Amino acid sequence: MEKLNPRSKIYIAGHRGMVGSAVARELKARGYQNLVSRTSQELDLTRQESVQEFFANEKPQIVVLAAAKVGGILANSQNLTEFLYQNLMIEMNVIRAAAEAGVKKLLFLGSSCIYPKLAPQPLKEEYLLTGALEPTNEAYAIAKIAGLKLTEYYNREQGRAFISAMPSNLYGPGDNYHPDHSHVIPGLIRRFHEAKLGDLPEVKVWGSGTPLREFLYVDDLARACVFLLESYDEPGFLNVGSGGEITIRDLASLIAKTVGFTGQITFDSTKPDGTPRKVMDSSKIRALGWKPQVSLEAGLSLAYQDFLGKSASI
Ligand code: GFB
Repeated sequence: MEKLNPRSKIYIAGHRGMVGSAVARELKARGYQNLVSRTSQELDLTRQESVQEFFANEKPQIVVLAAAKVGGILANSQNLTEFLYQNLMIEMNVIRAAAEAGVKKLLFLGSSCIYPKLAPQPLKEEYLLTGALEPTNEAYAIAKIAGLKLTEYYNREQGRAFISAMPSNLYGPGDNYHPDHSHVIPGLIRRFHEAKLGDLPEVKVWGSGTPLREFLYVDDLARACVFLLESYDEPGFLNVGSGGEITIRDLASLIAKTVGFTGQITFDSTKPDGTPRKVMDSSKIRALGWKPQVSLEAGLSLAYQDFLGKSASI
């Protein structure tokens, strides 16, 4: 088992994103002080030589790979080229450079969209690559599958403590509140908030409202990440989800309530639904000792507070 200690030099790729910043907060809270990061202006992770040079000079001992090009259903489905290319380049460059630089442990973060669109639910780790992917996020999913496989191969073939976690749909502080490119929770927080302020009678929610999704508060994922860094070295990946699921219709009502919007909620069928259902079986990580702590209701309130703190600058 690769042991972390409070002085371990930990590089967080993607430290400004929602996941990377949550992992950095959790690591600091647990006494890990030697964190290293670079902004994308300082280090372009899609450039192999720059990444190799960074690892050779900085020599981190532990790596958390949370850097990625991410977005909601529209951003994903309208930019397949960039979602595949940028994510693949980032993953291949960072994982390989880490291995070449003798990194002791690496945690790669993926997504529940790696599973086939029509796989049995809840999704077990072994359902990977048993069917066709959901077309709206095929590019992102292919990149994430490549990343988790490279991590797994390094672990199996070279005995390196390179591991992966696949979170369900995430939300929380540091989310992207862009009206079109964001995921459903930040997108709807913003739309309901603006409708409340503008006294609008109606808010349109994308799609039919029937898809089911499993949401995890990002700090719960961050606790899972630190838990795995401290205690897990096995090849293969682990699902990390809350276990709960909710329809987009019920989620929209809950967000409207959280925000205080009392008008009508309607559905825009010109927008895609994406996969009909996506709930993971997270019994493996639960059996190891991790469990989520933040309910959807509590998490939505915290996310709304985060939005309010930023709304002036958005
Ligand atoms: O959050 P979201 O884009 O993630 O959409 P996916 C979830 C569901 O919410 C879809 C509906 O059925 C959307 O049609 N929805 C309703 C909305 N209103 C909105 C809105 O205002 N904004 C958004 N974004 N959705 C992503 C993947 O898919 O999940 C990524 O594209 C990634 O690859 C991520 O894996 C976790 O679950 O559909």
